[in-house]
Amino acid sequence: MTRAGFVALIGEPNAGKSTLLNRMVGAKVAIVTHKVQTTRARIRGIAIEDETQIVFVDTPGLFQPRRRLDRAMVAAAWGGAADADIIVLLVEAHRGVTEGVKRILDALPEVTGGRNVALVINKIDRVKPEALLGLTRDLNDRFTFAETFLISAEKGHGVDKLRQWLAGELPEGPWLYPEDQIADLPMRMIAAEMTREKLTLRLHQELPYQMTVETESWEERKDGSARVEQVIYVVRDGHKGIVLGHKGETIKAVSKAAREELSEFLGRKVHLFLQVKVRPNWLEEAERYSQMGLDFKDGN
Ligand SMILES: Nc1nc2c(ncn2[C@@H]2O[C@H](COP(=O)(O)OP(=O)(O)O)[C@@H](O)[C@H]2O)c(=O)[nH]1
Ligand SMILES: [Mg+2]
Repeated sequence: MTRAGFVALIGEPNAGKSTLLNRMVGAKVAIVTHKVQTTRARIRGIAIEDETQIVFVDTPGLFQPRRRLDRAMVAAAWGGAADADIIVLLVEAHRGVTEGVKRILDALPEVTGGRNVALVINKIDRVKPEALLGLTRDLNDRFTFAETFLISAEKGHGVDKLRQWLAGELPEGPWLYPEDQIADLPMRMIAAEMTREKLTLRLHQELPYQMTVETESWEERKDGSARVEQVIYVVRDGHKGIVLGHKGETIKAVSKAAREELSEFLGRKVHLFLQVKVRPNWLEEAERYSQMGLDFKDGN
């Protein structure tokens, strides 16, 4: 008898949701940076535990939204939780019960509707073991979690136990994806995310939040390589200059790093072409949101 279902990973920005997703899947399907709000859309990564197919849904962080993009991201995160069989709330061990965590706990009962919520205290490598007991107790006093796990998504501690438990909780039924599929995200989008990760790692302050990357064309060539064209949208001329860098050095480095990663992911040669476009209003354009896999509503 097989089992299958969805597990939503929710938590504050930077809690380690994407790191955990990649660790569970065993491949990098979601981009990870040290900056908050890296993940914008819902990304599904698929893991197999014995007879169970676990579809992990990585979500944007839950935080107090200010802009339209923020609101669309937070809506996608709660939407991911509402659709899942099990919800996993990640809390950072060294930060504990922050105002953000309290806000999430307050909002949780409304979306769970009786479904199991597991508490995952992540980044245990950053604290002394003694600190974990108090935090576990405090959080369990605030919400009735089905189970608590102490893990380090980065180092891999505690992750196998979590996966086994999740597998046992999912409903019986046929698998939802072919057994060799590891992500449910179009390749064009994965490729755009890879470039956005490289940009985010090199750019400072607000700029990463004011840019987006789209794959415009993808051509399979006869020699087995792929020719990929992407556009980086920024809001100001000044940003374009920063993205290009002195004598084009920044964009060259980004392009090289993204091309190498994409090529390794695909297992074949990639020709990547990046173009920067100034689009002062992209944050208000419906098309940009659908490219990111987000809903664009009047409300957000
Ligand atoms: N020390 C430590 N850092 C972690 C761990 N898990 C994730 N991180 C780091 O936390 C940052 C945010 O991770 P990310 O997965 O992007 O968080 P997300 O915003 O919740 O998706 C990155 O710099 C990760 O390398 C962990 O278990 N231990
Ligand atoms: Mg993330």
